[in-house]
Amino acid sequence: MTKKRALITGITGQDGSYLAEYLLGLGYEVHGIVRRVALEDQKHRLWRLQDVIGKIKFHYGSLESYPSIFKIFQEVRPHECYHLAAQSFVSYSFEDEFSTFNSNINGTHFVLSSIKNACPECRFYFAASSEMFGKVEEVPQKETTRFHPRSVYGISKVAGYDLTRNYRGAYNIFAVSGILFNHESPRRGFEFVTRKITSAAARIKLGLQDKLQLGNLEASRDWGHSKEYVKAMHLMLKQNKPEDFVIGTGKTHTVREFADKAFGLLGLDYKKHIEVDKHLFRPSEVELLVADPSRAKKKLGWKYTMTFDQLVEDMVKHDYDYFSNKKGAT
Ligand code: G4F
Repeated sequence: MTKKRALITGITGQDGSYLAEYLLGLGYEVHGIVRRVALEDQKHRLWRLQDVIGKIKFHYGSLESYPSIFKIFQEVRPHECYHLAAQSFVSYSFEDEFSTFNSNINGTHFVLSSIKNACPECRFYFAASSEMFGKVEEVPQKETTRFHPRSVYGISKVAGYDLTRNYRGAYNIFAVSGILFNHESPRRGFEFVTRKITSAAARIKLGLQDKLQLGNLEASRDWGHSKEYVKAMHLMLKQNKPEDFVIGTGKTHTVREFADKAFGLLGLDYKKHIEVDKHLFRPSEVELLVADPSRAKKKLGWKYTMTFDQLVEDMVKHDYDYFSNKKGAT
């Protein structure tokens, strides 16, 4: 029997790497689109995939070029496509609105159009975001909550969500959006607040740094573990009918609470080490996000099983070990 083929954009990122591992475990043939530079600098760019690298089929491509994407779809003819690649750092979208807008919207459009023209049977998953809810119009947020994005990043995700819905309606493509709330892990990039906190707490404990500058400590997020969220992506493509789903834990915590917990695990008092830097505040902030994941539970059978404390522990423990080894090596 031929194996199911999955093609992942953004395979080198946090979610892409967990998803690749998960799909390989299910017996899929996993393909990933990467920039040429990633294969030339595997140590720095492919570290998240280190355990499975030999099992993945990589394809050079740029999401800025329709012909390069189309060619890959024609060649691979995937059964499932997970479009995770994006400029995903919200702060950066304030610094460079134009590149965020272009790469996020065009990238999604090129992938959808390639599916339509090369392999219309392919099922498509779009990584939408709770950032689309922005200045939230109801609490908690669910599939029917109106969007009110507060960043170009959020606006680009609303556009991707609308494109996905349009391809579903106009061309009968099995195309769905997962509206994922913040999801973290030891594989999170260091620019995101959770990893910034856990890495700094570990480094402070080890005497490698003393202070940590943060922005808005009162922002509240629904933080879950990426490893569990990628399973929901797969479940969405296994439904009989293409539908969009909200994925989150249903619980929210402030950045301050996250810092308190992370520093506390290492016997540190965050108040002694954190400095608030006004430059790290965003021009327009998303103050509160909290999901109502009940539809995903009911229809997908997806249920989040970890606690907030377990997530913070996983990240702190990893970062403490990681920086202990680095310290030992120097
Ligand atoms: O960790 P963050 O940068 O994540 P943010 O902006 O919520 O976006 C993440 O989650 C979205 C899902 O809702 C994704 F779509 C998106 O791609 C990304 O993965 O910031 C979280 C909160 C913000 O309110 C921010 O203002 O933390 C606040 N914060 C306070 N100090 C900080 C800092 N954020 C960062 N990155 N760095 C700080 O020093």
